[in-house]
Amino acid sequence: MATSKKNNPGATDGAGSVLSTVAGPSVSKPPASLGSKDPVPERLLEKTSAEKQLAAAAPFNPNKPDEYGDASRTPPEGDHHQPSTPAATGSTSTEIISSDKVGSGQPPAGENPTVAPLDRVRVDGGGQVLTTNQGVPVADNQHSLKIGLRGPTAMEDFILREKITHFDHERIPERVVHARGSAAHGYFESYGDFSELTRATLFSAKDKRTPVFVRFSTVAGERGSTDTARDVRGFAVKFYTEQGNWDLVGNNIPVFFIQDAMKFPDLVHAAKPEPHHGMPQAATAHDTFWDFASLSPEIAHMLMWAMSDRAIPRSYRTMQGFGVHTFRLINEAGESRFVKFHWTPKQGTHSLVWDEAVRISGADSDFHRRDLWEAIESGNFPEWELGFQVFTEEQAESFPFDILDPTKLIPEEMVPVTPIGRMVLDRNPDNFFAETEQVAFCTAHIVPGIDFSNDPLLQGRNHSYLDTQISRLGGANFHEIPINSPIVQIQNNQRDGMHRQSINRGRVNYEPNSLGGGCPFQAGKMGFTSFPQTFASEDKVRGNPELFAEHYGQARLFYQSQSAAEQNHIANAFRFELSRVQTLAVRERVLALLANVDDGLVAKVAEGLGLDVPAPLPLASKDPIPAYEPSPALSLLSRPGETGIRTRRVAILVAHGVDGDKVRAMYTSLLKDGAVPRLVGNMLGKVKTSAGDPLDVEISLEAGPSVMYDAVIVADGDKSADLLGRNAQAIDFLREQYRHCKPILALGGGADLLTKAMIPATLPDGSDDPALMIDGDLDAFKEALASHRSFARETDPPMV
Ligand code: HDE
Repeated sequence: MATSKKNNPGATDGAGSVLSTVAGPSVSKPPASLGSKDPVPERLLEKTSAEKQLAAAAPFNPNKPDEYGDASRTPPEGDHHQPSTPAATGSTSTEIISSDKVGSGQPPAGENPTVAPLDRVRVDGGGQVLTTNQGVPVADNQHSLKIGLRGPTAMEDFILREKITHFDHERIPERVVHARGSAAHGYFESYGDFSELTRATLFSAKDKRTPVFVRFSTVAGERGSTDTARDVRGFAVKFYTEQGNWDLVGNNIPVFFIQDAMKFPDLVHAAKPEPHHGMPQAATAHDTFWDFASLSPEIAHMLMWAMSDRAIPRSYRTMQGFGVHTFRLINEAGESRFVKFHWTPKQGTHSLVWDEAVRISGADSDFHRRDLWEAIESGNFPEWELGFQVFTEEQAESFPFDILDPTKLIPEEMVPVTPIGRMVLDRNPDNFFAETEQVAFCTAHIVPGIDFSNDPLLQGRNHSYLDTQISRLGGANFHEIPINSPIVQIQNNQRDGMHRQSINRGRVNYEPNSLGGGCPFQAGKMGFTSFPQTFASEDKVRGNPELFAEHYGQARLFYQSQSAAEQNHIANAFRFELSRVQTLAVRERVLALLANVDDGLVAKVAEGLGLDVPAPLPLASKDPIPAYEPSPALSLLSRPGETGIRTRRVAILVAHGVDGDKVRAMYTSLLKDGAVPRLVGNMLGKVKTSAGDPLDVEISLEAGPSVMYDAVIVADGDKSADLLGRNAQAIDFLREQYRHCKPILALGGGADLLTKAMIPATLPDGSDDPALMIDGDLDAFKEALASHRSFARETDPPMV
């Protein structure tokens, strides 16, 4: 409707062209109103006028001179201006139109609602009708659409086709390494204000909490592979900090196989199933791995760890975690210190024994996943302490190794670990795929106050993790998947790409700009700035520093710092792995590598393989192998933990005739102390106690074999012991508990069962076995349970 100037004093000739999408008038003052009653064109006028005003607020880019020379070292905050109305930066004048789909018509000025808490995407179907993905209610979810009851099926059946098509595409590529994993939510809590060390604000105040999502994993196995394979474990923590996401993508072993990212594809190809026949799954016990390893002696230190009990943890909850590389901490004054990150479990460090790990793979290949899930579900929240090993450039220079070499650690006796905070995992994910599978960790996700070192492995990782998500998660917008988005704003001019979720408002997708008031503007000094490390003039080269050539000193340090039992386990692991290698030259080459580590170790492994000890591999370094003081902190036994018998699983073997009152009393007492007792019987159902009352068996010997428990009690009762003794599964159960060095309490007739199982009453050296309690009391049993295993029982080969 045309309106006259007389009726509408604000309206001006040419108003129409102010509103055009091409060109505009050269008048400086646009009309104040169109005199229209229609809010949309009025909003367009408001928007156009305000946008022009905003653009005029930036007559030039005042920061330009600061982008060059010395000034560019301290970037200023971006020049930015507040629009007079949110309309100025909107995309469209019609944004004020509301509907159930587009929203309230209020512009979300300065907000990115895609980063709100996960509540916004948690879906529950309770009381709801089943629909298609387009929200159309589905009348019949049982049958496809057919021509007559006996078919054929009609192509028209869009409901069937949508359902099947979605199903066909449910899988995404698995992670190329670390495919098998489990995760949980929780929080990190700082012990104090560490701003002296770092400007990362998650460490800035006592009791300050930061949400985390943590994924544990094996490395080599595929997504469905067994949890208890001999392997390194991933320990990846995503901190959702108020400065953005920080990912500490670590392992349960503090060193790595190789020294340069260039070698990673070779390492992984060699460790994965051999390419011609696809075997073996989740195992390094094959030729290609040991061929690569024996030709890459920088691997020696890592092999000691990977063949040790560290590589078969009892639980994800009983592993240490390490950042592996040296990182930097930067404080507000810009001062840098080096740091190594350590996670120490409050549950203690505990492992399986190899024979047990192999059997668990058959009994429950989800053993670690189940353990983590059940512990959290039952309120036994696992907890780790984060420690920093902080050291200066000068200290680094004095070490006999290069702190950029990821095959070296810094013994705790050399630089102590300072406790910084604790991490508690207190919530299981709602959905495995949406959270655990889609979480994307990246070493390059760091926050102000933390920075990289020049470790060449870390530098390569910084590229790899972002890159791999693009094929794994289907494009460049994986940061918008809810589990990956930070808890703070994401505001930038990145746009488009597969599966884009954000609907960015406005026409400005570049910077500098005046049409968006200069927003979003660069943060200047509150933002992330890299530590300005000085470099002496250097050649562009491929190569390694001299100190990287020393490969054996710390392998020896690790081996010689282990307890006798742990040393035996290492030797046996080498023997097992190399027994599975077919090529003699490879076996011999590994022995030659071990000859540089420890005489006793190589002799034992060689004997197990029926080979002579060969001459040691030539050293790559000109210097002799350095000597280190033993480091007791490297033994798993040095960290028994603080949680005693909590979450330890105890089998109570029962059968008809068992003393029900005693069983109930023990069960209750164990439960009260946080242990997990289970009544295990020949079959499910009820057993009749000696008093005639019924007792419910919780799991059968068949469904819950010995390896699923940390200890066993044979309940009191002559008849029950006799009945159990007629089941070879019960005998095997006890023999395995014994062989795996677990506490055994045999009550009443239970002693006969031990005799039947040919379990020796004393240790191999004739002394008392403190973990074998015949008619002992429950308190002594609990004590043995808390101290985990009695390795003094072990013989090679096992006697039981
Ligand atoms: Fe990884 N690593 N890695 N890695 N890594 C991956 O990233 C890579 C290395 C680690 O739970 C991949 O998202 C290169 C050291 C963990 O999702 C990939 C190099 C350490 C996880 C990748 C290394 C790790 C990964 C596969 C040598 C211990 C699982 C999928 C230069 C400090 C994270 C993915 C999770 C995953 C590359 C070496 C730990 C391909 C190139 C050293 C815990 O990007």
